[in-house]
Amino acid sequence: MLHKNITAFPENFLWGASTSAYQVEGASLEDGKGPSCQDVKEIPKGTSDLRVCADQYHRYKEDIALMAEMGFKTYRFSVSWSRILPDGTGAVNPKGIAYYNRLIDECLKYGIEPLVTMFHFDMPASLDRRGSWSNRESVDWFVNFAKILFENYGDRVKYWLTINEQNMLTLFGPTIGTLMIPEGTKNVLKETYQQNHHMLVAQAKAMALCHEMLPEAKIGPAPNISLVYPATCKPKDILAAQNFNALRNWLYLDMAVYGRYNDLVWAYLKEHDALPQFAEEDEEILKSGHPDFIGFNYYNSTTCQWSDSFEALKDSSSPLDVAGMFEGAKNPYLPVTEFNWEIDPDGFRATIREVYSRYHLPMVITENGLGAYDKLTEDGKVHDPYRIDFLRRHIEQMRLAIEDGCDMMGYCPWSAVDLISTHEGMVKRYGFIYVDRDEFNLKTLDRYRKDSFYWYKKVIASNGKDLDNCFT
Ligand code: BGP
Repeated sequence: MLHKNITAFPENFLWGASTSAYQVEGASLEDGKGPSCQDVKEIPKGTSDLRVCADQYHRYKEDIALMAEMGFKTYRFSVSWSRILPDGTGAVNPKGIAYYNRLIDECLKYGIEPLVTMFHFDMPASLDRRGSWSNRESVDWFVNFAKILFENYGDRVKYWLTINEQNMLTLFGPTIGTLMIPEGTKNVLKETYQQNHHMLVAQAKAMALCHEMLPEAKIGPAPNISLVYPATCKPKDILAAQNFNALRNWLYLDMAVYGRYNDLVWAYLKEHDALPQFAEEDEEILKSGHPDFIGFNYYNSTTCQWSDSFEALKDSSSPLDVAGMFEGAKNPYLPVTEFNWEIDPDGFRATIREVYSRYHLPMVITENGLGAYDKLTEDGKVHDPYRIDFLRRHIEQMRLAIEDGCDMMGYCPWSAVDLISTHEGMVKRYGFIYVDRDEFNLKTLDRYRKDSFYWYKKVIASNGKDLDNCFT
């Protein structure tokens, strides 16, 4: 749809950016914090460990001041479960509670709304030893953690996100360093979707608890949603795209919003003897947790084609290939980043439109961004026109999606400040704020404003009207 008149972004639109605890904080075992699965996992070869990261634990004041200088209305960060509860359950760590009190208060000092993710890829290591999400008790562990967060921060935090990218955890868990499959498991698919089921139940309970304890607060899920395209207009490719969309996207949102399993996913799990086991109360619990909004991460679209037999991909370990469902395909129309991620701003608009037409809830973009090898110049500058271009084109499409009738409440690109990438280390930078360290050399850890910092400041000041790159 073409629009002649483009209206402004809504008033009170939440402009900001995101980070996650295990990637930005550092202080990984300081002040009583217990290890998380990220602290004990095997670090991908050639990349930094997660002991210091961007050292936000010690430098949060400087970081928040820089965010305030950019004009942030919100900052999306996650709480480290094992900083609050070193063993995941049991004794609370008062220094952990105090840290997030300081962080939240620092945000509020500048009028920045905290948007708090409760779980971002960092299961306490001691809970992993107790079976992680495979253990039915994980539902209670998570709800207990949620209750502690609501009790301690609910007087100031109005926006909550439950589980970051539960769909990526389920589809790519081992790559991210999470989702432990107990040794000796025979049907890995069944075990994976049982874990997924426990997360869905835990999420529903946490949402219901939030509404009960904090009637003024708003809570939503934060999956990674990207529309799956068929590789061609062959009808069989359309079926494949529907399969992948169901498995990648709609399973998570259908459950969060409507409290029921997506039919295609259910049929797929049944076919593979992988249906999750329901506890007696699950059906009711799943129906009881209504999100107030949908948060989702978008980096790129996905393309797939028909998969012809159960056998063809027997040896494939890629989650982009699911025999009898779909096979991943390359989209010839899209350029890629330095890290080979496809760039698709139109797909962003298409995804927003699709999510809105299915669920009709306000949406906040919880991640979107470009990872690149940024360079600090001798005079302390970082010229990142590629990032400005990427973000500008995505914001333009988001604005068009609003014009199309979609209800957008905020935009939080990844990431506020440079941090450690999930599996590509420190060299893959996403931030508006440059952090002076290398992969293995911690250097000064000083902060520098990138060109995109000044550009985003201008975008926010104009409430998204002025998207021009002032550096060209
Ligand atoms: C998302 C995660 C983030 C972040 C981002 C970028 O999936 O929620 O934690 O890492 O992707 O990915 P990467 O670091 O692999 O480039």
